[in-house]
Amino acid sequence: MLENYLEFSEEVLEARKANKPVVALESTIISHGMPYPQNIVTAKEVEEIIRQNGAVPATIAIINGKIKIGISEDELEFLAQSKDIEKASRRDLPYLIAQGKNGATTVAATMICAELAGIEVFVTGGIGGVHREAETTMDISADLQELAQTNVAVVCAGAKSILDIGLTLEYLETHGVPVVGYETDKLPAFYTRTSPFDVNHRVDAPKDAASLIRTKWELGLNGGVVIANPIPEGDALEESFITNVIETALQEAKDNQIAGKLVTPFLLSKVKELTEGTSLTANIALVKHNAEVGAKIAVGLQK
Ligand code: PSU
Ligand code: MN
Repeated sequence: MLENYLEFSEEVLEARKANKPVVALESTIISHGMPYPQNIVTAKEVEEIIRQNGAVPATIAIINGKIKIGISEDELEFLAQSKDIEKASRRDLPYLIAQGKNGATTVAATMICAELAGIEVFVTGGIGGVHREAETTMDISADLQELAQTNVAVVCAGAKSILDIGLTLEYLETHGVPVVGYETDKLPAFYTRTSPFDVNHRVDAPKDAASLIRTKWELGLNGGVVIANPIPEGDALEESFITNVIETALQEAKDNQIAGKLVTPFLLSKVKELTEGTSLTANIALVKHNAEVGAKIAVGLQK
């Protein structure tokens, strides 16, 4: 039985009873995306921002083989401090759950768990995508395939330029995933408010994002929606600076023959190291901004 796999926090259970909107949050960003203690501080602040904007947060992770929909303070501390927690994507879920293990869920895995729990909106920083030189490495994030098939809207700050943003958009187009700019015509590139690429469509209010999402699913068009919300103006990094840093990080990944699921965490930590923390400050700011927008969209969907 499906229910045997899921464990809801008290707060999320109450929200479901009261028909309050719930917003999913991933845990890879906590365990692999940010260092301690900034990861736990940010995770708590993000949850609080979601509450302040009228929704209930559900941080998702695999703990002792259970799919946690909403986690306790102790579990959050464990995810934030543990050095060897598995990064769990779609392919890892059956093993980790069957073996009673722990896992920090990626965008793909969090979408799967959110859908199982009936949660329609998920807030994160950036999605995975088609990596540069994917034509030889075939490194395409499982996040994209999940967006193709799983009915969860993902609020993010676009895709990092560690990826090939153009190919990522092509992949999403092939799979019919709308990439919607929130108050923007350009696809944001995580640390910067723009990239050379246009979004497919633009909305300027949470209710418009909500009605697009609802319409997609009512039409039976399965799969996710990307809501691309640019980093706040004052927190964006200078484009040429971050481009140089990313080129260096990519070269180091190549020199060290990093492959598979280690690629993204390697690049993220290199970028952080090379920017001496300014990228981390930007990352925290954009996730908080996404939390605010995501909560408002979840409220809009509930109406
Ligand atoms: N991009 C970021 N920050 C992140 C990730 C991606 O800017 O923390 C994480 C997310 O959990 C995403 C995962 O789902 O990395 C993608 O990994 P991969 O490229 O191995 O699919
Ligand atoms: Mn990959």
